[in-house]
Amino acid sequence: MGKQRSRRSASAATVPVALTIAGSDCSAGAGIQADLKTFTALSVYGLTAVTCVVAEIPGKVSRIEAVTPRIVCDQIEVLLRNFQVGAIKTGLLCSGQIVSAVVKALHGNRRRIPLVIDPVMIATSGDRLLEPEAIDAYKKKLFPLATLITPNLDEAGLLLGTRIRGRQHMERAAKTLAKQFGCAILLKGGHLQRDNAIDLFFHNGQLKEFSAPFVRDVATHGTGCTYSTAITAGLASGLSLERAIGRAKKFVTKSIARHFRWKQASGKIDALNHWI
Ligand code: PXL
Repeated sequence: MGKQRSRRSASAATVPVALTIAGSDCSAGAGIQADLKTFTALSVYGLTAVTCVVAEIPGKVSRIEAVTPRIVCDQIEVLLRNFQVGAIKTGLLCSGQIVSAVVKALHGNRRRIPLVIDPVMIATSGDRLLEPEAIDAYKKKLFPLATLITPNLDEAGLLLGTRIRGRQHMERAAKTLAKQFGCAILLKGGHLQRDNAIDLFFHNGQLKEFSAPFVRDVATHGTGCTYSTAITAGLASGLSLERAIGRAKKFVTKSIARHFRWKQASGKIDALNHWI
């Protein structure tokens, strides 16, 4: 018994810890629910700071309510004071005020703890998730603190004020964003809908491609959350950025391929399978 207890506490002392700052998706395919499932699947202890609550099912957002910026800031500060956080990610931040609260709470971090920013703006369903004014706060205040930003093509297009079509254009966009914000960029090309889901990683002047077969006919609600969280789990576990992305790409591809599906009179509901 005594032996067992000491083994248990030794593992608690060494388990990697990571923090997600994100919204709640009541259908649990995206947001902090997807993040916690991903952290657990990758043997990381996940902490959460909730930014907003979304009433939704995959494909249809009914309502979003933000929590107060003050409680966002307090959640982050109390966690950073009391846990040895190995990596942080941000997901849906909802408003410019919440972006500012996150920046305030991370003040003093200055890239000491790796920070992955998934700039969630629009749901896969097309529903707008982020107030347009918040984009400016991201650019001016939060991106300069990032280790890695993981936009999809729509988000990169909104950030650059252009539509990104094709591989050449993706390369240019990744390089421009990396230069603009002084950090690594993972530009996710899944939305190009080719045979392969190709992502471009631009870091320290080098471009690398991550590719996996495109899984068709699955509603992919939550893939962006799962991907960026799997990268964050890798960083908290001591992997390099490149190895963390390579492992995360495999994890998210498997979670789509092995999805759950519920069929009912009103249609089907798909959900990623994080049990891998
Ligand atoms: O997948 C984007 C996303 C992120 N975070 C929350 C969401 C969604 C999509 O609906 O609800 C909380």
